Amino acid sequence: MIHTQRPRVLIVLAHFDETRNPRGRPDFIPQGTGHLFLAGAFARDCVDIRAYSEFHDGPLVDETAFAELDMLVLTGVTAAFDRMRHLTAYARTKSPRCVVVAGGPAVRNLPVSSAATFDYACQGDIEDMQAIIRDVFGEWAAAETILPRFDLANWGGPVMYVETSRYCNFKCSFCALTAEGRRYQGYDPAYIEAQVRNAPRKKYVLFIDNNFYGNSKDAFLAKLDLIRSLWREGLFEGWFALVTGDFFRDFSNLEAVRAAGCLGLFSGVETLNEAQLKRYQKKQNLVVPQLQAIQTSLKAGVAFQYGLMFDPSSQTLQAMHEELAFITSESTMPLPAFLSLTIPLLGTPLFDECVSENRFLPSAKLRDMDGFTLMTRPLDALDEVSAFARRLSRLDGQRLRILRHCVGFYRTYRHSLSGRQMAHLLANSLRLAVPSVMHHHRLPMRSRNEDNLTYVTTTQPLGPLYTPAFRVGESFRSYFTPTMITDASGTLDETIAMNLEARKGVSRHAGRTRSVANARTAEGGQPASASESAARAQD
Ligand code: B12
Ligand code: SF4
Repeated sequence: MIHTQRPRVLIVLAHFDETRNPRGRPDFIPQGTGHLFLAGAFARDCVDIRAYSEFHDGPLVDETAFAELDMLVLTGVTAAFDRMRHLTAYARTKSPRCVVVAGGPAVRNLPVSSAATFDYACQGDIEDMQAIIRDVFGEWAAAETILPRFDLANWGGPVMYVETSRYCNFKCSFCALTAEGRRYQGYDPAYIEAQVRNAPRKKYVLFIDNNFYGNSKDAFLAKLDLIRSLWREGLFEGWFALVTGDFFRDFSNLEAVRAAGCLGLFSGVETLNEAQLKRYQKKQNLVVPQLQAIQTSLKAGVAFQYGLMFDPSSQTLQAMHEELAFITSESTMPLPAFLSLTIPLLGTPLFDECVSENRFLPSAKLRDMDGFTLMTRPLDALDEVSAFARRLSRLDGQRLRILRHCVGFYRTYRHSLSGRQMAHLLANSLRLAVPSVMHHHRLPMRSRNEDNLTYVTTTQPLGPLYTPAFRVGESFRSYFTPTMITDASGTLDETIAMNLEARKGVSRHAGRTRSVANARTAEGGQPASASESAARAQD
């Protein structure tokens, strides 16, 4: 057959910015790569693909982007589910026959709502995309091997993103991966190498695995052999990776990564409080005292970055302030790369705990599961805790302490860290102290909407994205109502409960759930069948 018109495909990493910043965050590291991996499932040059990251470039509200689409593919974090629904409404309004495919954590945890909304509500991994492409367009439109399409991203910045594994072998009680229950999988070295060689040349590689260290020392060392040889070949100047706490049990791991070109590691410290770590089931952070792990890494010449989490429903304000005061006065550890509230993400043990202890606030919304908005009843007064949350992400009000910390940190590690490592860590501290200077007014953008935020899910305004950016079909209006976690009395929403119940029955490796008839008939439209779409794509 001769193709007269190539199918038009739009792939979107759907995202709600917690501060309602409308411009995206192109300078932020890490960027999400799901949309680029999904683009890699299509055969090159046979399909007209646009890959768009709302995190990088801001909300996609341009009406023309949704016109004459054959397929819309959606990915994103759990909180982005409503945004996926908005984009679906836009595509179906402008391109009534467009096939909508969605996957990722939100779809996995909301199988019923997803099946009712999308044509393909995928439970599986990116490889499922190949089967859907074959189904909708035909064999010719699917790539044989998926390599991320960074050429479609046109990103600036010095970092290329590579994945060496998928999922995690730990089960922290708050983690989305614990809810999803997939097995940790290391990639074949040949696939890792192909990702590096295929990506546009950048100074640094960031391995964005959840757990770069993994559960097999042999596989880890083999991976390092490969990375060392690629580094020596001059493909990049150095690399960074995300490791779990058990990595620091063996000092030789630090020597091994350094010898392979590693400049820095990120690890989820979460808290320095042992009782809190136990509550989170974060056992791997208890095998080596955390402060010691941090100091050993920095002394060994490997920069260390970490995130901190605070859970006002199990920690008092005093305890949280004390932890922050300790960290900002401890010059042997860097300041955190990010700070957030602990999120009871859908389907996690923490979520179940919050439901059974009636901890969710009234009128809690899925959209607010962003680590920025308070979702659960705090131990202290709500207004005091919301003020804490407001200041948290930038350590507002601590400028002097931060600057003093920078001086102390510099003195402690000026001999073990290189100039570039030191600059990188101090820049992070300064970002917390003086964000507007560090980001040239670009990041984090303080939007006008941000001043209206309450930081409490019950009253947090939904933001402008819940009003359609252009006229959508009457039957799609409901796509702009927020997905609720609790009702006004704080009781778990029935639809959420039904989804989470159904999720237990969805076989983990069942692959996609076809839902064409459900979704489209509910909207009163006609499903665009696989053969119809293929017929349009081919002549
Ligand atoms: C880059 C990144 C971000 C980016 C972009 C995330 C995005 N996708 O939109 C930013 C900076 C925005 C971000 C923010 C946050 N993140 Co983040 N982030 C990551 C990171 C490091 C990489 C994501 C990625 O690109 N992976 C590569 C792609 C290919 O895989 P994937 O997205 O995991 O998708 C897999 C499946 O879900 C599935 N899939 C996904 N979509 C689709 C679609 C289809 C059609 C199909 C078939 C399959 C499919 O296929 C993939 C496996 O093959 C991951 C850790 C990790 N290594 O995955 C954490 C991770 C996704 N983030 C996480 C968290 C907790 C957060 C925050 C809540 C942190 C916080 N406390 O502030 C915030 C959310 C803020 C908000 N406003 O909602 C969690 C999970 C979050 C969740 N489920 O909601 C993760 C898994 C880290 C962890 N282990 O805890 N994050
Ligand atoms: S170690 Fe990290 S990725 Fe693994 S379960 Fe815990 S939080 Fe999730």
